[in-house]
Amino acid sequence: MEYTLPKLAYAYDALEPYFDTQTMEIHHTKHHQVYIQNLNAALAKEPVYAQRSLEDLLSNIPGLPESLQKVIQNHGGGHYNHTFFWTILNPRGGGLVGSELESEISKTFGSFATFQEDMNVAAKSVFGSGWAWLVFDKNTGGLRIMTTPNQDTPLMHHALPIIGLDVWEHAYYLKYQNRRPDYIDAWWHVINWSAAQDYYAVAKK
Ligand code: MN3
Repeated sequence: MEYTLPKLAYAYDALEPYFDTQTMEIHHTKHHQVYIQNLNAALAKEPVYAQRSLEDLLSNIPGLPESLQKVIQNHGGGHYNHTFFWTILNPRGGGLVGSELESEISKTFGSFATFQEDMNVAAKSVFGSGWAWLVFDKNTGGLRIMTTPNQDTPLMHHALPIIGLDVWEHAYYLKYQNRRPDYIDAWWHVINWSAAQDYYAVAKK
């Protein structure tokens, strides 16, 4: 089975003025597409591994043949991270108030405002390209914030993503240039918290 580019649930201009149309279109049709092409090309040569789910492969990178490890980490991770990212965006934002996730965030971080500050610090702190995440940590059974370099996924760290922010320059440079903090601020307006709550409910099972 070949991986294909997932359709977005909203138009490329739907997240304006926070995420601009041109960035959304290039990010989805060019950047994400390249990860998929490279992932498919590598798995075409390893039919046994192609039958396993991407989540399984990404959770077990050290157990893969050496020829697959880097490509799964970078391009498999790129496909997984972007597929996830599109789903936690929503032009209307919202969906947090009154959710189980909201109370778990308050319990873990003290308040939503503290959580937001901690996420902002994490997203700003990524040196070069990478991601900031709120994850469900499978070891502790609780929430935590983490960052990953490049296209590394939380799955590599026994964690499941609840929300995540792509802080590669390709995600914001056209609109925000070097102003990553402005891009991070904009992201809070377009988070699909209903989707995040769904991820949380599945993760804690
Ligand atoms: Mn990206």
